[in-house]
Amino acid sequence: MTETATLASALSSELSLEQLWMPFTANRAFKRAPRLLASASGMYYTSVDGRQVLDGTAGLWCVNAGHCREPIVRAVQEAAATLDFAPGFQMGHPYSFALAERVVRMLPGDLDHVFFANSGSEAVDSALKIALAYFQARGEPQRARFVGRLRGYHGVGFGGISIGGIETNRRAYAAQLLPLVDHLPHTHDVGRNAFSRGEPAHGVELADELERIAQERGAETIAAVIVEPMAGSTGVLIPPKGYLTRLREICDRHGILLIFDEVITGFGRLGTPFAADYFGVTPDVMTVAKGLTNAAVPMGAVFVRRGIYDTVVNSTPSGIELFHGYTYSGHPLAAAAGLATLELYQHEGLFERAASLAPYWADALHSLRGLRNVIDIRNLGLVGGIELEPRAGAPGARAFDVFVDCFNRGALIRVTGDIIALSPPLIIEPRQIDSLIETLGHAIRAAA
Ligand code: PXG
Repeated sequence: MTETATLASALSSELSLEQLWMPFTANRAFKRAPRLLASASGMYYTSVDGRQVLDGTAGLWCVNAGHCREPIVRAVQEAAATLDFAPGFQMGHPYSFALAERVVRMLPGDLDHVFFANSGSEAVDSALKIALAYFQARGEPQRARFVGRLRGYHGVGFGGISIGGIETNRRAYAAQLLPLVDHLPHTHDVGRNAFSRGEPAHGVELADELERIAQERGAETIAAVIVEPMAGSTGVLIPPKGYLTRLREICDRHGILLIFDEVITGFGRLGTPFAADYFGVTPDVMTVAKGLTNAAVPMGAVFVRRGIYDTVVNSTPSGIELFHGYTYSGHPLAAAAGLATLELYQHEGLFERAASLAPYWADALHSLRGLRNVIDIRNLGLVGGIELEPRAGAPGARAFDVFVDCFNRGALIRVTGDIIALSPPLIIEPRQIDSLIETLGHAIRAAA
């Protein structure tokens, strides 16, 4: 064990759990039966009681290159000792410019400018503001509406929950959401698409709902449509064949910006740099976070097409062009982590690796078909979704039991409602895929 891991274990024996208000967690239940991780390396966490736990979720969809990778650790350590912080307003430093230059080389189409934030939620709110600023600059201030999608997750800022389509998140703050928002229907349809491999066959017509909203509201009032190319958090909802292409066509017809939220799909998750590459559909704006720095230091970003940056920046006679930014936009440690991460992805060919593992991954996932209570299995790139029949009167309970049982058996999975989501680091080996699926199979059988 490393010195730090020993420290974490020592701390945990006398740890008080009361003071911390945990995010998106059933605090009381967790504190009665905690699950604590002390250290991580490669494909594994080590729990505070010294057990190895195979990471089937890349943390929270973010540690794409595996844990505590040496080049990233070194880059962050060096930056911390060289430039701990530098102001980003009216000042700059080489780390953030270097990362911007490096990351835009990976982007499709003419997406070639980047605005830095510190999380996916901040990236999303920044993207919405950029969309409004763009239409202001074009002299079309009436274009102020946003269109999101049901079962979309775009983080927890007020912008993100307003355009997002998760009922519980919206209901809690319904009194103060953004006013000018419509939602497309979601594309999840177990009835027609159960056990699809890759993109499901049915549902392209659901994109036409955008045309209907444009007619109803007046297309000239809509600034942007924002969707996750593949919805992650709400349970791995894979877009039907042709759906994203059709959204792009409708946006083009009406001058509406298309925003892809690639916080989960960015940086190799589907076996391509971005979902935009996978689906061959280029958005006008893209939000990312998570895999940008391999989660070693928090960072989010918004990528925009050249014309958007030029329009906003050149429309202002002088002075500040965009009234938006964060103390930590482009933080030196995050930018250093990002540079090392992108280098590692390239050096190890991790996106290509994900693509070549995808068929093996799909076969392994679909081998669970036929287990009791499994009503759907879906896959794309190195993502898997397994949907369980809810227990009568207790939605989510069956999947949660599977989650706890998997953890006790040495595998970390993620559940949302009765859907199990899997998204391992892209360095996973076939034998580790086998072990993950075997553990999951045991846990599903046990959760009658
Ligand atoms: N957009 C998308 C598409 C996301 O998936 C965010 C924005 C917000 O990012 P931040 O960094 O502000 O959390 C996300 C976050 C899960 C899970 O279990 C998913 C996320 C976060 C936590 C858990 O599916 N996605």
